[in-house]
Amino acid sequence: MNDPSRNAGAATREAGRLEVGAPMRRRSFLQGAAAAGAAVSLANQAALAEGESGFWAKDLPNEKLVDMYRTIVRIRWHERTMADKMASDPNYRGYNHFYAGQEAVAAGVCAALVNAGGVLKADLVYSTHRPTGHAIAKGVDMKKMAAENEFKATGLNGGYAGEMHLSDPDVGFIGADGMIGPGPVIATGSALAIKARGSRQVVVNFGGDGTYATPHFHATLNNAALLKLPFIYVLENNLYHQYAHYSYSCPLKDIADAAVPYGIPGVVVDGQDVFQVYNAAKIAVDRARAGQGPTLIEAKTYRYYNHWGAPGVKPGQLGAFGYDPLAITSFRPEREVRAWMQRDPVNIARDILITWGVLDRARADQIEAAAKQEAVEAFQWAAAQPNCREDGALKRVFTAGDVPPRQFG
Ligand SMILES: Cc1ncc(C[n+]2csc(CCOP(=O)(O)OP(=O)(O)O)c2C)c(N)n1
Repeated sequence: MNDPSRNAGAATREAGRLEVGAPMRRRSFLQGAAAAGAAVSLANQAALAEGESGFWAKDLPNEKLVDMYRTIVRIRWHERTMADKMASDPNYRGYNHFYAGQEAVAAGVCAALVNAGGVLKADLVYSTHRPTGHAIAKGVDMKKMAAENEFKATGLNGGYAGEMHLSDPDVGFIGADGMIGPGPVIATGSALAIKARGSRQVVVNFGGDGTYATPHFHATLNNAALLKLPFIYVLENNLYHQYAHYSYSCPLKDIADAAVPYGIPGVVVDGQDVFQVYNAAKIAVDRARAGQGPTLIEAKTYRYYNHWGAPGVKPGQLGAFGYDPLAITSFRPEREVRAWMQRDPVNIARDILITWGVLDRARADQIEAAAKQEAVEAFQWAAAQPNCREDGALKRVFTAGDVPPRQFG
C-alpha cells in the first residue's frame, strides 16, 4: 500500500493523459514524521504534476492541526460509545454503521472545507449509509445526532431521519444516503447549481469502494469532468462492501485509476494519516474553487467494526471479532483487522503532532478524555429525549399529488 509507484499519478503517467512534471517535493517535516514511524507516502502526485505547489498541513497554525486530532478522537469515541450501546443496551433504538478506523478521512477532508454559513455559503458534503464520522467532521451537533439516531423528537431531523437520512444544511452536511449509487449524481447536481450561481462553494461526495461498480459512479465522474464542476469524489476504500472484498466488483487495484478515462486527477492517499488526507483534499478543493474541475481521491482505509452494528462487538473493546455461523463477522481474517489496527488514525495523528512539537502526551490525553466525556453525555442526553411522534411523519415527505411543479422561487 505504501509503494508510491502504485499510485494514480503513476497510472495517469502510463496512460499519458496528464503530463507529469517534476517529482513531488517533500518537506523535511515529512521526513521527520516518517522517522517517527508515521506513514508518509502516496501523496497527490497527479494534481501536483499539473503545476500546483501544494498546500501542506505542516504550514497550518497549531490550533488547526490540534483540531484535526480532536475531530478524530471525537469521532472515535462517538463510534465506540454507540457500538457499546448497540451491543449492550436493549433500550437503544438506533441501527448504525460504524466509522471507527476511517476517522482520518472525514477529519482530513472536512478540515479543508468551509463548514459554516448554510447551503449558500458552506461547502457541501454528501454522505453515505455510514455517515456519523462525516457529520461530526462537518460540524453537526453530536447530541442532536445521537438523538436522531434513536428517532427522538429533539433529534437533528425531528427523529424522522435516523442514521440513514441525517442532514444538517446549516453546516453544509446535505446528508446521509442509504442507497449505494445515486448519492453522487445528486451531489453533482448541487455542484452544477453552484457553478451556475457563480458561488465559490465546493461539493464533496463520500462513497465507498462498493460504489465503483454502480453506473452512477461513472456518470458522475463523466459529467463532473465534462462540465468542470467544483466536485470532489472521496472514495473510502475500506476493502469491503458489506461482506465482499472490492476485488469482486472492481478490476482495478487502485480505484483512483478510474479517473484516467475521464481526464481528471486521480489520487491515492493513505487514509489513516489525517495530514496526508488534508493535503490531498486541500489541493482538490483549491482546484475546484479555481474552476479547474473535479478530483477523485481514493483513501485507503479500514473499518474496525462489522459492516453494521453489533455483530462481533464486546462492550469496551474496540473492533468486531469472532467467528459466527452466519459468517457475518468472519468474512474477513481477524489478523487483517488486527494488522490495520496497528496503523490506527488516532495514534498516527498523535505521534505526528508530538513529533512536530504541536502536542504533548498530556494534552493529547486531555483532548481524548474530553472527547470520551462528550460522547457519553451525548448518548445519555439522547436516551432521555421523547420519541418522535407518528402523526408528524408524513409532514416531512412528499406524497403523490402533493409536489408542486416548482419547489423554489
Ligand atoms: C442500491 C443498493 N443496493 C444494495 C444496498 C445494500 N448495501 C448497503 S451497504 C452496501 C455496501 C456498501 O459498500 P461500500 O460502498 O464499500 O461502503 P462501506 O459499507 O464499506 O462503507 C450494500 C450493498 C444498498 N444500500 N443500496
